[in-house]
Amino acid sequence: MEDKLKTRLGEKNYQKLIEIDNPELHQFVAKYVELCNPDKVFVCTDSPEDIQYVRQEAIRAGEEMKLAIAGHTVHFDGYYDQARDKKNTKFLLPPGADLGANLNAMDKEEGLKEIHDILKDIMRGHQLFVRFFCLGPLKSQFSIPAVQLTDSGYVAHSEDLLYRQGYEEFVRLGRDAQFFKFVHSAGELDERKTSVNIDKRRVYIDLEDETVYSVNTQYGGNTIGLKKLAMRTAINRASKEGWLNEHMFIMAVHGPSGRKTYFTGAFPSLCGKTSTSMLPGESIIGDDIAYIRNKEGVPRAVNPERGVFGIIQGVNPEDDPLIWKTLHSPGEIIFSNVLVTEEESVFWIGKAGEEPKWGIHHSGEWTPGKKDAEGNEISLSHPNARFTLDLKLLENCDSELDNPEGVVIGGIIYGGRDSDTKVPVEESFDWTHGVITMGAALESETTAATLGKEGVRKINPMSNLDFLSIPIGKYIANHLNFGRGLKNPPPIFSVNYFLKDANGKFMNDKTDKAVWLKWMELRSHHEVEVIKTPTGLIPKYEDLKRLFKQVLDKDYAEKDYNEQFTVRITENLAKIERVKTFYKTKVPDTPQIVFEVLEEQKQRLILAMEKYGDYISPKTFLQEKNQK
Ligand code: SPV
Ligand code: MN
Repeated sequence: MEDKLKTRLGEKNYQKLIEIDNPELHQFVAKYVELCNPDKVFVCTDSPEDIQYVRQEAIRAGEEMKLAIAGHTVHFDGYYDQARDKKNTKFLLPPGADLGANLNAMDKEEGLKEIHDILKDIMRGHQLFVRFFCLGPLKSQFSIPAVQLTDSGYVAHSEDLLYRQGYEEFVRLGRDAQFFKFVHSAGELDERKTSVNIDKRRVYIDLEDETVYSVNTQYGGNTIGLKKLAMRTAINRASKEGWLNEHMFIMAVHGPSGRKTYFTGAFPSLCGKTSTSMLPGESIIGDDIAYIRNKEGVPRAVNPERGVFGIIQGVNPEDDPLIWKTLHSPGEIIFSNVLVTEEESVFWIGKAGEEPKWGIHHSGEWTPGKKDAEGNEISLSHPNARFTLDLKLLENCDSELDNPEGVVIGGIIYGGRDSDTKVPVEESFDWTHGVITMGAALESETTAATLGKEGVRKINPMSNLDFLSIPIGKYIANHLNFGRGLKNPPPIFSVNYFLKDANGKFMNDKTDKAVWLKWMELRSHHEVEVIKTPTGLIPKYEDLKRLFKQVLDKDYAEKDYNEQFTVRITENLAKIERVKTFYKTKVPDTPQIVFEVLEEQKQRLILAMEKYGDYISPKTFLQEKNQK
């Protein structure tokens, strides 16, 4: 094997590889170099020259183009390769293994054969990049080393912005490294350098080997191994080791007298997760993924990433001033699937200013009204168009990002796109109630982040359903158990930025979330009182009024409060039925307590309805409390 590898890699790259004393790694690289048959192999040691080489190669190969602002580049994915491909993302399971009907799986042997057939000679004419990363801070108990093989300079470059470089970590760990492995090929490319064989797009996950294969695709969610592919392998590992891998941001909410309280938050994509984590005045550790461990009874979190692959649609100077500023300043940023104008600047749906009448984007040359092969009008940018950057480019990057001990979690937030049921912000009665009625019962109306129809209400436990690699019931049970091991479980909250009135108008401004966060921060320290309703604990008007003035300099009308925090009994009852039906019919290993807690909530709602009717103003519950 050694000689072969030396011949394929060349002396210099071979030396870089064997500097890492790990035969399993060498074999892995050798196997896929042999199978995929690239013209050239580049082993990246993370030296400034090597990093620069990857950046240049992405441009040389035409996968990225330079833009007017220094450091900015743009990348296009194919027109039909704009989001995660759920249908073709599958777990490869050995005989006897079962993840339940909700998870997409197939026979391991069959899947391995199929993917290895596709990989055969797939990198002919391409260069293979071998890159090492560390998921989580260096030298941390939380962290997982990972190796990525890819023939896409765009993927190798993106990972450089999104993950901590890990070559030195691999050298340090040597044979002790228990690493994840990712093999990616964009496959055959057309003249626009986008994947041609979309019909053979596959993302196959081998949990036993902690290896993920991704082929004939470029979209980051399918290809950036360390992001959503590592989520699958890590959730499985976490379940065995007793920690949690969540689809959550990590941010510090800045409270009174300089206090920082860290929150993690789970939201399905396009539901305000990134913009919440980047709110001005607060600071960010991560916008997407959290590794959470119980450290001596205290929940602590790290971000396995160090960058952001964020949705750009709707980013504007009023709502997202910090991102806006960064996106308009020099610095290393990869834009994807936005519109590139004549001036080599970029435009996206919902950007401030006049819309360009011409540009180049994921469908090629674009002018307003352009239609695709199916006759659908093509929007100016793709709704799932994104920007990729290192968190340190952001002014509000939190000082604890690289703390190997992680940060203490002061509160957990679940949010969804919900037009008619849940109040804007609410605290659960306790850990179990929060895990079940807010996390496990999380529903959201679908968005452009995955292929398929938009606007359909779907249940998405902890917003992690797409990435679960263990049966759902087991995952919920892990959460319940995790709370039992904590000395003082943090409060759990739900938020809903998307509530609409009877006329279909949003009831809150986008900026209102800043207030909900400050309120949750105070609740985390028991510094404001609450009103108890059948579904949870909601804010008092006076507190919100004060916070709206403080945070947004806004006069918050009591009428608005009453409408927004009205408990909608019928809708809540309907939600409980949907959630129950889902767990009853689709999740055979649901812990019994899930049904009990949902039933208790139902009974509280019915009781309230009998007393006060279908729509109950928060004042009613406040009076009820005062009478007791
Ligand atoms: C998401 O869709 O949840 C994302 C983007 O964070 S992706 O990388 O596609 O998963
Ligand atoms: Mn995500």
